[in-house]
Amino acid sequence: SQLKVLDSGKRGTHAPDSAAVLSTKDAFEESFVRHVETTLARNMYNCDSLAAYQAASNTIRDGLLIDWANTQQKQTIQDGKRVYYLSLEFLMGRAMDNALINLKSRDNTKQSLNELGFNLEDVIHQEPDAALGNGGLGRLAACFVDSLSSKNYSGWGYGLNYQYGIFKQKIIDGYQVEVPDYWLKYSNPWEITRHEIQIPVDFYGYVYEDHDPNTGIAKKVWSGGERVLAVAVDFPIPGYNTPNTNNLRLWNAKPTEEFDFTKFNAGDYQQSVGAQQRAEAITSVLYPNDNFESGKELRLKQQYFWVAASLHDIVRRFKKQHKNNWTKFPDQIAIQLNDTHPTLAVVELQRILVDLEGLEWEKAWSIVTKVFAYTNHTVLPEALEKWPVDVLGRLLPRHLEIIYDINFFFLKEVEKKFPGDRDVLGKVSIIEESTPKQIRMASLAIVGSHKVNGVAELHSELIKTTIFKDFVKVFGEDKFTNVTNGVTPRRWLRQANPLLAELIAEKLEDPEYDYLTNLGNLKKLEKFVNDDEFLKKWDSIKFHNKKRLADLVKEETGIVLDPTVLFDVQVKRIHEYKRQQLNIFAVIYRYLRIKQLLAEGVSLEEIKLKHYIPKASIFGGKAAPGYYMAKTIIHLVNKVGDVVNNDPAIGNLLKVVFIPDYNVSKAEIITPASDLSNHISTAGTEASGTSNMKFALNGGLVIGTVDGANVEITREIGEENIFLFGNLAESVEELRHKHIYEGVKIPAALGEVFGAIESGLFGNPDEYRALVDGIRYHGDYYLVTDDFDLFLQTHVKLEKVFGHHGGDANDSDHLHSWVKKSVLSVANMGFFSSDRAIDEYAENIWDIEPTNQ
Ligand code: F58
Repeated sequence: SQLKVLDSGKRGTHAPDSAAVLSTKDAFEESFVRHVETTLARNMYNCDSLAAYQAASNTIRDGLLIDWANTQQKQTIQDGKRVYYLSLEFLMGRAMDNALINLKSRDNTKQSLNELGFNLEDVIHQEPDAALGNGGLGRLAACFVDSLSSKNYSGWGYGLNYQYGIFKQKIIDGYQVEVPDYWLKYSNPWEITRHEIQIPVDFYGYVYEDHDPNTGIAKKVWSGGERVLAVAVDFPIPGYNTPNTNNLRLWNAKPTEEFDFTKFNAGDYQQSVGAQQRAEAITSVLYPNDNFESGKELRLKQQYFWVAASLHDIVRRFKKQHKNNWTKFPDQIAIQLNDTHPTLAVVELQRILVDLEGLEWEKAWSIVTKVFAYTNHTVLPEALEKWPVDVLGRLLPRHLEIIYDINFFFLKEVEKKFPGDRDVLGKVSIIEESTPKQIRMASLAIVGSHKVNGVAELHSELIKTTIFKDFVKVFGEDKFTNVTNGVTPRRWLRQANPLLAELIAEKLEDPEYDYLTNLGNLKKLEKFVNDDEFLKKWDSIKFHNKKRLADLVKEETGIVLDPTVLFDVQVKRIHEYKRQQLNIFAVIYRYLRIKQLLAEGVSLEEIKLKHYIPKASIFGGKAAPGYYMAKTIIHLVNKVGDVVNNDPAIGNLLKVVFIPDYNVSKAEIITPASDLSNHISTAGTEASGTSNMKFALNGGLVIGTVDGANVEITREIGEENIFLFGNLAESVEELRHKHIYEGVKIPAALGEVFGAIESGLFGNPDEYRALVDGIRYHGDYYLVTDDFDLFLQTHVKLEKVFGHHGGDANDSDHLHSWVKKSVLSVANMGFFSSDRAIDEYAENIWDIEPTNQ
């Protein structure tokens, strides 16, 4: 009934939506010119591509905001349950192209811009990436908000609006150099600052006991010592082919107006504002670690600042609708913790309910545990978050008390279940009795949540048998579940690979591209797998995408790639467990063998036919600034490239490229251009991986270990369409043990590679000492020696399948072996849409349904 009131009310029966602003060329052009003249205060005669980007995005944003407002109103009236996705990282990339695709306004906008004298692609390139994340975890959050909107859920993201995103990577003399990413240099048209939403967040201070004047009951009061304001900044998230437009709310830290009068009165004006100036530091920079926790106090401050602001916002909204009807809280609200970073939210909600709202402990706790659920993204011990008790207690004294109370009540239950079992108590305790004592954030997240999930089947099984096995004893199996990751096909197929998306739409007789929200429809591609014309078209699109990547590589590195060779790609964060070192060692081996054959008088042509097909090894990815070993790997790749690429005897038989500053917008060019991509982590270490899904969805074949989502990809696309190799997760422990007790055996081929490195072929061997010695003398923790020969053998096998087609689309061997596998992969990748993942979270964890549109 309220809906009716709305419809006949101020909005009128024909509420405008984005379509009205964007669907006609006249409307677009009018708005564009208006923004040039008013918003930008320029004129059409001095409007360059950057100004055109700003005017165009303001126009698109106007359209989005209408959908956004309508959506929020509709969701408020329907009053259904909403999910809040709490993530310290949202690796969004560019917004404009994505908005145009989701609003189905790309063609119109392209034409309009043409008429105004601009080229859409040039305009799109003006936008800086919103790089507010490190890697997979941050990009997953970005895919998930896209799916929440596209599948008509009511779901908001909450995060931080870092002024500096992940650093930009330069390669100088083969070394990584970090440069700050000041992405907000030109104001950001996609963000709407909500100056009216300012939430005070307190730190430090002390706790005292007070008595309720009415009941006389004692209660704890926290008097904070430092106050910072959280200002809301909103990013509308358009859904694909639906007006549903959710919100991503990121917080900015700002000083309060209060300042230190004692200092001021003592004549120290500078000092009196100093503390306030530091407020902004909280949201100034993203911590650049991937799968590693640094344990810095500022990081903890970021976490509490974000969590406190988000929860107060959520509670305020709830109270507006439902007053103090707290039992309804879990029916209205689900909160997903993206890793342990937001775990303080569990404590903060308990504090709000008990200290501020006066609920009894148990009642409050039963609400808290119904609301939260926790996603684990790693089993690596160095990435598991812990905070020293004294650090947390100084910053958040009341929260520390509450953590102790949570632990006390929890351990009491455990004690009941396992009487006298000190061992179990010690293992599941939220407090680690080490020196210094530490708070185990994963334990707190598990205790405070009703569900815990891993991100791929293998990973979800592993957490139950390793890091969380004692919690399975306490809570039972049912609390632990799996939701395999996914990627959004809007950005990772339609946007990144428009030609392939178009061919698919044509074959599926789906001119509206509805398959982008029903990715299972890809299955219908299977029936064309024997159609030569189709296979040729498919292959020519790959060739086109490879030329596009070759252009990027030329521009970025000066290296010229022949697009007819095998493009063998490994792009992801640089980490020992991801094993870029395994890949570059194999490349070195290949180079040595080619040189040897040439020395024996074998011609290049003969080598191509009998031994090695021509290929380009393409690397990319950032190393955490403090991660020496990762930086060493980057250096080695670049130095190998210098030697190989400048060796005139090799021709196009081998090239080695390191693409600097790998990011989302570069991934959009790299992913569709790969023939083969590497997902070769030590078994059991990569929780899921998501780029493996993107590559397979774009028709690139995968070489991979039996790890993370590779396992499910294999099940979906068939083992004949993927190149799996290597030791299994269940053997890892034993192999590591063997390395330590029997020594590491270096396979002959790897020994040659080490010999070449140590001979100085790639510059001063001391530079690579840690890398080589880590394998030879320090236990080879990531099992490079165990998988090296298997990796080489798998290459021999797959290169036979790729054939020697040399870009000739008429090569029928290549067409009928490799290209068929490519088609069959894509046809069976429907499962890996983030829409499916979000549906599973909605049904099994959040208990929410899509809204009515
Ligand atoms: C990644 N984790 C996993 N963490 O490594 C990857 O297997 C998985 O596919 C992906 O999450 C999504 O589930 C990851 O990216 C981080 O970057 C954290 C950033 C903050 C510090 C701790 C690591």
